[in-house]
Amino acid sequence: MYPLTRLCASVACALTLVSLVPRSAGAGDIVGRVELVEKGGKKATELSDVVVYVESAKTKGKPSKEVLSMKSKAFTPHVLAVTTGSTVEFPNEDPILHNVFSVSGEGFDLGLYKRPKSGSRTFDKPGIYTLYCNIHPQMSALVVVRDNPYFARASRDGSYRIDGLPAGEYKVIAFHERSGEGAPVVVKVAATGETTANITLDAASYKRVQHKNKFGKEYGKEGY
Ligand SMILES: [Cu+2]
Repeated sequence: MYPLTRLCASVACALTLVSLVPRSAGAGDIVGRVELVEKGGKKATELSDVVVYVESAKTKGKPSKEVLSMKSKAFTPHVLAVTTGSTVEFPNEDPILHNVFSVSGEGFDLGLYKRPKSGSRTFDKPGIYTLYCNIHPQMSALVVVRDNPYFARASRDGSYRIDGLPAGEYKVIAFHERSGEGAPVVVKVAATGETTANITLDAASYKRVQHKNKFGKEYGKEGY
């Protein structure tokens, strides 16, 4: 029995070593919870549109291909976080015309199209892009573009985790459309294990303002 036990022990040991290698190379995780305080001090109960990201990380993110569809006169998902250089497809799944546009940064305009047509945009610069439809004033979406790969969307309850950061000091920032970016929380990530960063966002002074169409004018009342 002894040799077998020894064998098992050494296999377990080897497995442990294998799983520990990336950690001991210096990667830690940031975990935490985001709170969004609304008017009157009420706390939001649905936080999945919060994006949490890390500043001052040198690692470049790998561009990806994402889909943000237009269906039933809504953008789905409402919030998308991508790395710089990523391309987002905007298929129109409705039998009516939509017109995706943004006036954030240098702005863009995909023009009018309906099912089964699609349009796309490559986001080459980091930033927060607000997207609208030029036909339907109620349609909006946000694309958060980050240079490094360390970002996450929060769960409904506000919890989040960002894995695999090289050891070092980072600013952790949370963003929600009703609060904007919150104050950065500075954390020291060790070469292994988790560091906690809880963040409170203040949306108490948020006021919904109807945006203009792509021509900078009020939306018409034609009833599209
Ligand atoms: Cu539309």
